Amino acid sequence: MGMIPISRRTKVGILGAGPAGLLLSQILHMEGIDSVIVENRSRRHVEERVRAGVLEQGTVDLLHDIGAGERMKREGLKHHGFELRFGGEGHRIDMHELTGGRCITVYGQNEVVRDLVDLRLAAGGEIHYGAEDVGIEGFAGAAPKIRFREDGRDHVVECDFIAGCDGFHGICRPAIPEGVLTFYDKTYPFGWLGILAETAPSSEELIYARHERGFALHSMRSPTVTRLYLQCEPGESLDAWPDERIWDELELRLETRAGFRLARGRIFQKSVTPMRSFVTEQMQYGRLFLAGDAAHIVPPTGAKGLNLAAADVMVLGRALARFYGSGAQDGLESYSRTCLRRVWRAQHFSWWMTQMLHQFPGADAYDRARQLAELDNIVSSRAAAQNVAENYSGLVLGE
Ligand code: FAS
Ligand code: PHB
Repeated sequence: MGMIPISRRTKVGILGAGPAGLLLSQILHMEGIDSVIVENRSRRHVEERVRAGVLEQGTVDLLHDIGAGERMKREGLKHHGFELRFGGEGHRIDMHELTGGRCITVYGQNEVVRDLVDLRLAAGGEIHYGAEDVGIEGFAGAAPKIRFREDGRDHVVECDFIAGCDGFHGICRPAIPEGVLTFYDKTYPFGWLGILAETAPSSEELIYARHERGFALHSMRSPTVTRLYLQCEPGESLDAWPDERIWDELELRLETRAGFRLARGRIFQKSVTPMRSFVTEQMQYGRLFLAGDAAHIVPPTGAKGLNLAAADVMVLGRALARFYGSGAQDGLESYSRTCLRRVWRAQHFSWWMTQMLHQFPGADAYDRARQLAELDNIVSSRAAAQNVAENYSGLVLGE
Protein backbone atom coordinates (compact mmCIF):
# COMPACT_ATOMS: atom_id res chain seq x y z
CA MET A 1 0.00 0.00 0.00
CA GLY A 2 1.38 3.44 -0.93
CA MET A 3 2.68 5.65 1.88
CA ILE A 4 0.10 8.11 3.25
CA PRO A 5 0.95 11.61 1.94
CA ILE A 6 2.48 14.02 4.43
CA SER A 7 -0.27 16.58 4.83
CA ARG A 8 -0.07 20.08 6.19
CA ARG A 9 -2.35 23.09 6.34
CA THR A 10 -1.47 26.72 5.69
CA LYS A 11 -3.36 29.89 4.76
CA VAL A 12 -1.61 30.64 1.45
CA GLY A 13 0.13 28.02 -0.69
CA ILE A 14 2.70 29.67 -3.00
CA LEU A 15 4.17 28.06 -6.12
CA GLY A 16 7.58 29.44 -7.03
CA ALA A 17 10.49 30.78 -4.94
CA GLY A 18 11.43 33.52 -7.41
CA PRO A 19 11.01 37.21 -6.55
CA ALA A 20 7.17 37.10 -6.65
CA GLY A 21 6.78 34.06 -4.39
CA LEU A 22 9.41 35.12 -1.87
CA LEU A 23 8.18 38.71 -1.67
CA LEU A 24 4.59 37.56 -1.17
CA SER A 25 5.61 35.12 1.55
CA GLN A 26 7.50 37.84 3.42
CA ILE A 27 4.68 40.40 3.01
CA LEU A 28 2.22 37.83 4.43
CA HIS A 29 4.61 36.98 7.27
CA MET A 30 4.72 40.65 8.24
CA GLU A 31 0.91 40.47 8.50
CA GLY A 32 1.05 37.29 10.61
CA ILE A 33 -0.32 35.21 7.73
CA ASP A 34 1.17 31.74 7.32
CA SER A 35 2.32 30.52 3.89
CA VAL A 36 4.27 27.62 2.36
CA ILE A 37 6.40 27.94 -0.80
CA VAL A 38 6.81 25.00 -3.18
CA GLU A 39 9.68 25.39 -5.69
CA ASN A 40 10.66 22.77 -8.27
CA ARG A 41 14.29 23.87 -8.74
CA SER A 42 17.11 23.81 -6.20
CA ARG A 43 17.87 26.78 -3.93
CA ARG A 44 21.28 27.12 -5.59
CA HIS A 45 19.75 27.25 -9.09
CA VAL A 46 17.19 29.89 -8.17
CA GLU A 47 19.74 32.04 -6.29
CA GLU A 48 22.31 31.87 -9.10
CA ARG A 49 19.93 32.52 -12.03
CA VAL A 50 21.10 35.82 -13.57
CA ARG A 51 18.21 38.06 -14.61
CA ALA A 52 17.04 41.57 -13.91
CA GLY A 53 19.19 44.30 -12.48
CA VAL A 54 17.12 47.48 -12.07
CA LEU A 55 14.81 48.10 -9.11
CA GLU A 56 12.21 50.87 -9.29
CA GLN A 57 11.77 53.23 -6.35
CA GLY A 58 8.60 51.37 -5.32
CA THR A 59 10.36 48.00 -5.24
CA VAL A 60 13.23 49.44 -3.20
CA ASP A 61 10.75 50.95 -0.72
CA LEU A 62 8.93 47.59 -0.45
CA LEU A 63 12.16 45.71 0.26
CA HIS A 64 13.00 48.18 3.03
CA ASP A 65 9.45 47.98 4.44
CA ILE A 66 9.57 44.17 4.73
CA GLY A 67 13.04 44.10 6.29
CA ALA A 68 14.92 42.95 3.19
CA GLY A 69 16.75 46.18 2.35
CA GLU A 70 19.94 46.11 4.45
CA ARG A 71 22.44 44.60 1.98
CA MET A 72 20.74 46.37 -0.95
CA LYS A 73 21.28 49.66 0.89
CA ARG A 74 24.98 48.82 1.30
CA GLU A 75 25.70 47.21 -2.06
CA GLY A 76 22.99 48.52 -4.40
CA LEU A 77 23.96 51.33 -6.78
CA LYS A 78 21.55 54.27 -6.57
CA HIS A 79 21.20 56.08 -9.92
CA HIS A 80 19.58 59.45 -10.58
CA GLY A 81 19.61 59.12 -14.35
CA PHE A 82 20.47 57.06 -17.40
CA GLU A 83 21.68 57.78 -20.94
CA LEU A 84 19.99 57.44 -24.32
CA ARG A 85 22.67 57.14 -27.00
CA PHE A 86 21.99 57.50 -30.73
CA GLY A 87 23.61 59.11 -33.75
CA GLY A 88 26.98 59.02 -31.98
CA GLU A 89 25.78 61.26 -29.14
CA GLY A 90 24.81 60.54 -25.52
CA HIS A 91 21.85 62.28 -23.84
CA ARG A 92 21.29 61.97 -20.08
CA ILE A 93 17.74 61.59 -18.76
CA ASP A 94 17.83 63.17 -15.29
CA MET A 95 15.14 61.02 -13.63
CA HIS A 96 15.70 62.51 -10.18
CA GLU A 97 15.13 66.07 -11.37
CA LEU A 98 12.32 65.19 -13.78
CA THR A 99 10.32 63.12 -11.26
CA GLY A 100 10.84 65.28 -8.19
CA GLY A 101 13.30 62.89 -6.53
CA ARG A 102 12.59 59.33 -7.69
CA CYS A 103 15.50 57.16 -8.79
CA ILE A 104 16.42 53.52 -9.50
CA THR A 105 18.73 51.12 -7.70
CA VAL A 106 20.93 48.69 -9.62
CA TYR A 107 21.00 45.44 -7.61
CA GLY A 108 20.88 42.00 -9.22
CA GLN A 109 17.63 40.03 -9.01
CA ASN A 110 19.57 37.06 -7.70
CA GLU A 111 20.82 39.24 -4.83
CA VAL A 112 17.20 40.18 -4.02
CA VAL A 113 16.30 36.48 -4.08
CA ARG A 114 19.26 35.63 -1.79
CA ASP A 115 18.26 38.32 0.72
CA LEU A 116 14.61 37.18 0.74
CA VAL A 117 15.45 33.49 1.15
CA ASP A 118 17.75 34.29 4.10
CA LEU A 119 15.02 36.43 5.65
CA ARG A 120 12.28 33.84 5.21
CA LEU A 121 14.33 30.93 6.51
CA ALA A 122 15.60 32.98 9.49
CA ALA A 123 11.95 33.63 10.41
CA GLY A 124 11.12 29.93 10.14
CA GLY A 125 9.55 30.24 6.71
CA GLU A 126 8.82 26.95 4.91
CA ILE A 127 10.27 26.60 1.39
CA HIS A 128 10.28 23.20 -0.31
CA TYR A 129 13.06 23.24 -2.94
CA GLY A 130 13.44 20.53 -5.57
CA ALA A 131 9.75 19.57 -5.35
CA GLU A 132 8.72 17.03 -7.99
CA ASP A 133 5.44 16.35 -9.80
CA VAL A 134 3.93 19.56 -8.46
CA GLY A 135 0.20 19.85 -9.04
CA ILE A 136 -2.65 22.06 -7.85
CA GLU A 137 -6.34 21.25 -7.41
CA GLY A 138 -9.55 22.44 -5.74
CA PHE A 139 -8.86 26.12 -6.43
CA ALA A 140 -12.17 26.58 -8.26
CA GLY A 141 -13.87 25.87 -4.94
CA ALA A 142 -12.91 26.59 -1.35
CA ALA A 143 -10.43 23.77 -0.70
CA PRO A 144 -7.31 24.38 -2.78
CA LYS A 145 -4.46 21.89 -2.48
CA ILE A 146 -0.88 21.73 -3.69
CA ARG A 147 0.50 18.23 -4.22
CA PHE A 148 4.18 17.39 -4.74
CA ARG A 149 6.80 14.74 -4.09
CA GLU A 150 9.89 15.38 -1.98
CA ASP A 151 12.56 12.85 -1.05
CA GLY A 152 10.36 10.10 -2.43
CA ARG A 153 7.37 11.05 -0.26
CA ASP A 154 4.01 12.47 -1.38
CA HIS A 155 3.06 15.80 0.20
CA VAL A 156 -0.23 17.68 0.29
CA VAL A 157 -0.54 21.33 1.33
CA GLU A 158 -4.14 22.27 2.13
CA CYS A 159 -4.67 26.01 1.96
CA ASP A 160 -7.26 28.77 1.65
CA PHE A 161 -5.63 30.35 -1.42
CA ILE A 162 -2.96 29.45 -3.97
CA ALA A 163 -0.59 32.13 -5.32
CA GLY A 164 0.72 31.14 -8.77
CA CYS A 165 4.19 32.72 -8.67
CA ASP A 166 5.68 29.97 -10.84
CA GLY A 167 6.82 32.09 -13.78
CA PHE A 168 5.99 31.99 -17.47
CA HIS A 169 6.63 28.25 -17.83
CA GLY A 170 4.86 27.29 -14.60
CA ILE A 171 1.78 25.08 -14.14
CA CYS A 172 -0.68 27.49 -12.50
CA ARG A 173 -1.79 29.52 -15.53
CA PRO A 174 -2.29 26.34 -17.62
CA ALA A 175 -4.26 24.76 -14.74
CA ILE A 176 -7.09 27.26 -15.30
CA PRO A 177 -9.77 25.69 -17.51
CA GLU A 178 -9.59 26.29 -21.27
CA GLY A 179 -11.55 29.31 -22.48
CA VAL A 180 -11.61 31.15 -19.16
CA LEU A 181 -8.56 33.34 -19.75
CA THR A 182 -7.75 35.82 -22.50
CA PHE A 183 -4.13 35.99 -23.70
CA TYR A 184 -2.39 38.91 -25.40
CA ASP A 185 0.84 37.72 -26.99
CA LYS A 186 3.51 39.39 -29.14
CA THR A 187 6.98 38.03 -29.94
CA TYR A 188 9.78 40.20 -31.29
CA PRO A 189 12.07 39.29 -34.22
CA PHE A 190 15.18 39.50 -32.04
CA GLY A 191 16.59 38.56 -28.62
CA TRP A 192 19.24 39.91 -26.24
CA LEU A 193 22.62 38.33 -25.72
CA GLY A 194 23.59 39.24 -22.14
CA ILE A 195 27.02 39.00 -20.50
CA LEU A 196 28.53 39.57 -17.09
CA ALA A 197 32.20 40.65 -17.25
CA GLU A 198 34.89 41.17 -14.63
CA THR A 199 35.64 44.80 -15.41
CA ALA A 200 34.73 48.15 -13.96
CA PRO A 201 31.74 49.72 -15.69
CA SER A 202 32.70 52.14 -18.48
CA SER A 203 29.93 54.53 -17.45
CA GLU A 204 28.54 55.53 -14.06
CA GLU A 205 25.00 55.03 -15.28
CA LEU A 206 23.11 52.79 -17.72
CA ILE A 207 23.40 53.46 -21.46
CA TYR A 208 20.60 52.45 -23.86
CA ALA A 209 22.08 52.70 -27.37
CA ARG A 210 20.21 52.72 -30.68
CA HIS A 211 22.62 51.89 -33.49
CA GLU A 212 22.24 50.92 -37.17
CA ARG A 213 23.91 47.59 -36.31
CA GLY A 214 21.46 46.93 -33.49
CA PHE A 215 20.57 47.78 -29.90
CA ALA A 216 23.10 47.65 -27.05
CA LEU A 217 22.74 48.23 -23.30
CA HIS A 218 25.51 49.01 -20.83
CA SER A 219 24.52 48.17 -17.26
CA MET A 220 26.41 46.91 -14.23
CA ARG A 221 26.23 44.85 -11.03
CA SER A 222 28.98 46.42 -8.90
CA PRO A 223 32.09 48.65 -9.22
CA THR A 224 33.92 45.58 -10.59
CA VAL A 225 31.24 43.78 -12.62
CA THR A 226 29.71 45.13 -15.81
CA ARG A 227 26.43 43.82 -17.30
CA LEU A 228 26.06 44.28 -21.07
CA TYR A 229 23.48 43.25 -23.64
CA LEU A 230 23.32 43.35 -27.43
CA GLN A 231 20.44 42.72 -29.80
CA CYS A 232 20.80 39.37 -31.58
CA GLU A 233 18.73 36.83 -33.54
CA PRO A 234 15.87 35.41 -31.42
CA GLY A 235 17.26 31.89 -31.25
CA GLU A 236 20.90 32.96 -31.39
CA SER A 237 23.49 30.32 -30.55
CA LEU A 238 26.19 31.39 -28.11
CA ASP A 239 28.66 29.42 -30.27
CA ALA A 240 28.36 32.21 -32.86
CA TRP A 241 29.55 34.73 -30.29
CA PRO A 242 33.09 34.22 -29.04
CA ASP A 243 34.18 36.84 -26.49
CA GLU A 244 36.17 38.87 -29.02
CA ARG A 245 33.15 39.23 -31.31
CA ILE A 246 30.95 40.29 -28.39
CA TRP A 247 33.35 43.02 -27.30
CA ASP A 248 33.94 44.28 -30.84
CA GLU A 249 30.19 44.46 -31.55
CA LEU A 250 29.39 46.19 -28.25
CA GLU A 251 32.15 48.73 -28.91
CA LEU A 252 30.73 49.50 -32.37
CA ARG A 253 27.18 49.92 -31.09
CA LEU A 254 28.15 52.04 -28.07
CA GLU A 255 30.46 54.30 -30.13
CA THR A 256 30.24 58.07 -29.79
CA ARG A 257 31.83 60.89 -31.78
CA ALA A 258 33.70 61.78 -28.57
CA GLY A 259 35.39 58.34 -28.74
CA PHE A 260 33.69 56.29 -25.97
CA ARG A 261 35.98 53.51 -24.73
CA LEU A 262 34.43 50.28 -23.51
CA ALA A 263 36.55 48.52 -20.87
CA ARG A 264 36.91 44.77 -21.46
CA GLY A 265 37.39 41.91 -19.01
CA ARG A 266 36.80 38.20 -18.47
CA ILE A 267 33.24 37.26 -19.47
CA PHE A 268 31.93 34.84 -16.84
CA GLN A 269 28.29 34.59 -17.82
CA LYS A 270 26.57 34.55 -21.22
CA SER A 271 22.91 33.97 -22.09
CA VAL A 272 20.35 34.73 -24.78
CA THR A 273 16.91 35.99 -23.70
CA PRO A 274 13.98 35.90 -26.13
CA MET A 275 11.83 39.04 -26.30
CA ARG A 276 8.12 38.80 -25.71
CA SER A 277 5.09 40.82 -24.59
CA PHE A 278 2.42 38.73 -22.92
CA VAL A 279 -0.60 39.44 -20.70
CA THR A 280 -3.13 37.07 -19.11
CA GLU A 281 -6.62 38.36 -18.31
CA GLN A 282 -7.86 37.91 -15.76
CA MET A 283 -5.02 37.20 -13.29
CA GLN A 284 -7.22 35.13 -10.98
CA TYR A 285 -9.65 32.19 -11.01
CA GLY A 286 -11.52 31.07 -7.88
CA ARG A 287 -8.93 30.89 -5.12
CA LEU A 288 -5.93 30.87 -7.50
CA PHE A 289 -4.12 34.19 -8.01
CA LEU A 290 -1.42 34.61 -10.68
CA ALA A 291 1.43 37.05 -10.00
CA GLY A 292 4.60 38.09 -11.83
CA ASP A 293 5.82 36.26 -14.92
CA ALA A 294 3.08 33.61 -14.43
CA ALA A 295 0.67 36.34 -15.57
CA HIS A 296 2.70 38.63 -17.83
CA ILE A 297 5.99 39.09 -19.66
CA VAL A 298 7.62 42.28 -20.94
CA PRO A 299 10.72 42.79 -23.12
CA PRO A 300 13.49 43.84 -20.67
CA THR A 301 14.07 47.16 -22.50
CA GLY A 302 12.05 49.00 -19.88
CA ALA A 303 13.49 47.08 -16.87
CA LYS A 304 9.93 46.30 -15.73
CA GLY A 305 9.74 42.50 -15.33
CA LEU A 306 10.89 42.13 -11.76
CA ASN A 307 9.21 45.38 -10.70
CA LEU A 308 5.83 44.29 -12.05
CA ALA A 309 6.13 41.06 -10.05
CA ALA A 310 6.75 43.12 -6.91
CA ALA A 311 3.78 45.38 -7.67
CA ASP A 312 1.45 42.37 -8.16
CA VAL A 313 2.33 40.79 -4.83
CA MET A 314 2.04 44.11 -3.00
CA VAL A 315 -1.58 44.23 -4.19
CA LEU A 316 -2.21 40.54 -3.43
CA GLY A 317 -0.57 40.76 0.00
CA ARG A 318 -2.69 43.77 0.92
CA ALA A 319 -5.87 42.03 -0.31
CA LEU A 320 -5.13 38.87 1.68
CA ALA A 321 -4.31 40.89 4.80
CA ARG A 322 -7.66 42.67 4.44
CA PHE A 323 -9.47 39.35 4.01
CA TYR A 324 -7.87 37.72 7.05
CA GLY A 325 -8.18 40.94 9.07
CA SER A 326 -11.84 41.72 8.45
CA GLY A 327 -13.24 39.08 6.10
CA ALA A 328 -13.63 41.73 3.40
CA GLN A 329 -13.20 40.18 -0.06
CA ASP A 330 -13.15 43.40 -2.09
CA GLY A 331 -9.37 43.49 -2.42
CA LEU A 332 -9.32 39.90 -3.65
CA GLU A 333 -12.19 40.47 -6.07
CA SER A 334 -10.49 43.52 -7.59
CA TYR A 335 -6.98 42.02 -7.62
CA SER A 336 -6.78 41.52 -11.41
CA ARG A 337 -8.29 44.90 -12.24
CA THR A 338 -5.93 46.69 -9.87
CA CYS A 339 -2.83 44.87 -11.19
CA LEU A 340 -3.74 45.07 -14.87
CA ARG A 341 -3.80 48.86 -14.94
CA ARG A 342 -0.09 48.91 -13.99
CA VAL A 343 0.65 45.84 -16.11
CA TRP A 344 -0.69 47.50 -19.27
CA ARG A 345 1.15 50.74 -18.46
CA ALA A 346 4.40 48.75 -18.18
CA GLN A 347 3.50 46.74 -21.29
CA HIS A 348 3.17 49.91 -23.34
CA PHE A 349 6.34 51.47 -21.96
CA SER A 350 8.39 48.29 -22.55
CA TRP A 351 7.01 47.87 -26.09
CA TRP A 352 7.57 51.57 -26.85
CA MET A 353 11.21 51.56 -25.65
CA THR A 354 11.79 48.33 -27.60
CA GLN A 355 10.33 49.61 -30.89
CA MET A 356 12.27 52.85 -30.58
CA LEU A 357 15.71 51.39 -29.84
CA HIS A 358 15.98 48.17 -31.87
CA GLN A 359 16.63 47.46 -35.56
CA PHE A 360 13.62 45.61 -36.99
CA PRO A 361 14.03 43.33 -40.01
CA GLY A 362 12.04 44.82 -42.86
CA ALA A 363 12.22 48.35 -41.46
CA ASP A 364 12.74 50.92 -44.21
CA ALA A 365 14.48 54.31 -44.27
CA TYR A 366 11.30 56.01 -43.08
CA ASP A 367 11.07 53.74 -40.01
CA ARG A 368 14.69 54.41 -39.12
CA ALA A 369 14.29 58.18 -39.51
CA ARG A 370 11.10 58.08 -37.44
CA GLN A 371 12.94 56.28 -34.60
CA LEU A 372 15.59 59.00 -34.58
CA ALA A 373 12.93 61.71 -34.57
CA GLU A 374 11.20 60.03 -31.61
CA LEU A 375 14.49 59.86 -29.69
CA ASP A 376 15.31 63.45 -30.62
CA ASN A 377 11.93 64.52 -29.23
CA ILE A 378 12.67 62.84 -25.87
CA VAL A 379 16.01 64.58 -25.46
CA SER A 380 14.77 67.99 -26.58
CA SER A 381 11.32 68.19 -24.93
CA ARG A 382 11.14 68.36 -21.14
CA ALA A 383 7.61 66.94 -21.21
CA ALA A 384 8.69 63.97 -23.33
CA ALA A 385 11.72 63.34 -21.11
CA GLN A 386 9.50 63.58 -18.02
CA ASN A 387 7.23 60.86 -19.40
CA VAL A 388 10.21 58.55 -19.91
CA ALA A 389 11.60 59.37 -16.45
CA GLU A 390 8.27 58.72 -14.71
CA ASN A 391 7.74 55.37 -16.42
CA TYR A 392 11.33 54.21 -16.01
CA SER A 393 11.61 55.07 -12.31
CA GLY A 394 8.19 53.48 -11.71
CA LEU A 395 4.78 55.12 -11.60
CA VAL A 396 3.07 55.60 -8.27
CA LEU A 397 -0.36 54.47 -9.43
CA GLY A 398 -3.14 55.23 -6.98
CA GLU A 399 -4.79 51.88 -6.27
P1 FAS B 1 10.42 33.71 -11.91
O1 FAS B 1 10.41 33.03 -13.24
O2 FAS B 1 11.60 34.51 -11.51
O3 FAS B 1 10.17 32.65 -10.73
C1 FAS B 1 9.27 31.59 -10.91
C2 FAS B 1 9.77 30.44 -10.04
O4 FAS B 1 8.80 29.37 -10.12
C3 FAS B 1 11.10 29.88 -10.52
O5 FAS B 1 12.00 29.79 -9.44
C4 FAS B 1 10.74 28.52 -11.08
O6 FAS B 1 11.77 27.56 -10.89
C5 FAS B 1 9.51 28.15 -10.27
N1 FAS B 1 8.64 27.17 -10.91
C6 FAS B 1 8.38 27.04 -12.23
N2 FAS B 1 7.54 26.01 -12.44
C7 FAS B 1 7.25 25.47 -11.21
C8 FAS B 1 6.46 24.38 -10.75
N3 FAS B 1 5.79 23.63 -11.61
N4 FAS B 1 6.40 24.14 -9.43
C9 FAS B 1 7.09 24.90 -8.55
N5 FAS B 1 7.88 25.95 -8.91
C10 FAS B 1 7.95 26.21 -10.23
N6 FAS B 1 13.58 41.45 -16.16
C11 FAS B 1 14.19 42.65 -16.12
O7 FAS B 1 13.62 43.60 -15.58
N7 FAS B 1 15.45 42.82 -16.68
C12 FAS B 1 16.13 41.76 -17.26
O8 FAS B 1 17.24 41.93 -17.76
C13 FAS B 1 15.54 40.50 -17.30
N8 FAS B 1 16.20 39.42 -17.84
C14 FAS B 1 15.57 38.20 -17.88
C15 FAS B 1 16.22 37.06 -18.42
C16 FAS B 1 15.56 35.82 -18.48
C17 FAS B 1 16.28 34.62 -19.08
C18 FAS B 1 14.24 35.69 -18.00
C19 FAS B 1 13.49 34.38 -18.10
C20 FAS B 1 13.60 36.80 -17.44
C21 FAS B 1 14.26 38.06 -17.37
N9 FAS B 1 13.65 39.18 -16.79
C22 FAS B 1 14.24 40.39 -16.74
C23 FAS B 1 12.36 39.09 -16.20
C24 FAS B 1 12.54 38.47 -14.84
O9 FAS B 1 13.36 39.28 -14.06
C25 FAS B 1 11.16 38.26 -14.30
O10 FAS B 1 10.34 39.41 -14.49
C26 FAS B 1 11.18 37.90 -12.83
O11 FAS B 1 12.00 36.79 -12.67
C27 FAS B 1 9.73 37.63 -12.42
O12 FAS B 1 9.74 37.00 -11.19
P2 FAS B 1 8.70 35.80 -10.88
O13 FAS B 1 7.36 36.23 -11.31
O14 FAS B 1 8.97 35.42 -9.46
O15 FAS B 1 9.11 34.61 -11.88
C1 PHB C 1 20.31 44.65 -16.15
O1 PHB C 1 21.18 45.31 -15.53
O2 PHB C 1 20.27 43.40 -16.15
C2 PHB C 1 19.26 45.39 -16.94
C3 PHB C 1 19.17 46.77 -16.81
C4 PHB C 1 18.20 47.46 -17.54
C5 PHB C 1 17.34 46.75 -18.38
C6 PHB C 1 17.44 45.36 -18.49
C7 PHB C 1 18.41 44.68 -17.77
O3 PHB C 1 16.40 47.42 -19.09
